[in-house]
Amino acid sequence: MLFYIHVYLIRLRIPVARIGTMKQLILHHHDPSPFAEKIRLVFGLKDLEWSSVQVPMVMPKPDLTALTGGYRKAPVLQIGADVFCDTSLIARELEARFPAPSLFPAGQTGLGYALSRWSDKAFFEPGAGLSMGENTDIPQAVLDDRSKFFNFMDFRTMESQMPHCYAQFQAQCQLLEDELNGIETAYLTGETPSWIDIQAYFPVWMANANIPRAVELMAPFPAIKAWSERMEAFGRGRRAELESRHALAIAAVSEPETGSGVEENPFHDFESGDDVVVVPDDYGFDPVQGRLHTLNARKIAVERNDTKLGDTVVHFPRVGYRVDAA
Ligand SMILES: N[C@@H](CCC(=O)N[C@@H](CS)C(=O)NCC(=O)O)C(=O)O
Repeated sequence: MLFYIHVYLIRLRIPVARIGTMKQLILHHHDPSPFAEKIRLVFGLKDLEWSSVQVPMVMPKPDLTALTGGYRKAPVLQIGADVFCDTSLIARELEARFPAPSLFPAGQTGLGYALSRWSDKAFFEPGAGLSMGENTDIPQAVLDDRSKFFNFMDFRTMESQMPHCYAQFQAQCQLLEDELNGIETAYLTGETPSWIDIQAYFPVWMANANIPRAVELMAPFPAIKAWSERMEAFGRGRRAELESRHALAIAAVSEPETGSGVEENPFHDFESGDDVVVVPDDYGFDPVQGRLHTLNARKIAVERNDTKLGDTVVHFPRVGYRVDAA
């Protein structure tokens, strides 16, 4: 195996010294991605050092899917040969590895993770509709890719849906504005920012970055404006750029960490090592096949073996992901 890794590194012309520490945090993302902004905010909140690999905004994404086994969404966090998919699992992993300062200064971890079904859907989706429907300069390749990917939008009737998207986005902003007006602290759960703030903020960030009429859209919400300025102030951690081939080389020379196994449960009959397929249950149904490594109510992980990358483990949250026998 080691022989092949060396051949691979030589083929990529990567001196081993440039590979850096195998435990570095590598975020595969693209800068305009609002979901990736959640994780960049976590890096800021925890003041972490991280490496940024830019992935294409549309398929194909050969380096990313080689690493994940098929999952194509942004962002993905790589630590050595472990690959973490989906922002809620990435947040959980970063919180476990770097507990201070906490993403949950007031506790409320269950509420915090539960909220992703609010902001990733009810708040994000009308914002994504406005980003897609109100920008006239989106490249055709992005429109074609997203019209297949975002199954919650009908790209053929986009124009007529804009009033509803504005109404829904503002209705969600109103909930947040009311919440901010009802508290006396700088952030939603206290004087320091939390995952709950990040969940609530990322659609606002998306609106400001991508929706042409953002100023008018956000005008009725002064409390959100003041809180957004505080959210911007803690930065995005310490970032360095990395080429994706270097990230793949790091996976190739790393061993995945061992997981926690398959928990017995009367509602499934999976065992460790079963050949399974993992797929998101909302949109972007790209399957990842592998041998089951971890399964419990928080997490799913599968082991994969790739001729170039060797052994990797790809991790998903349990919420929102299906596991089926392959
Ligand atoms: N549930 C996922 C959703 C991620 C997601 O939908 N990301 C968008 C980018 S903001 C995406 O992947 N878009 C298509 C792409 O970038 O290829 C998560 O929390 O990470």
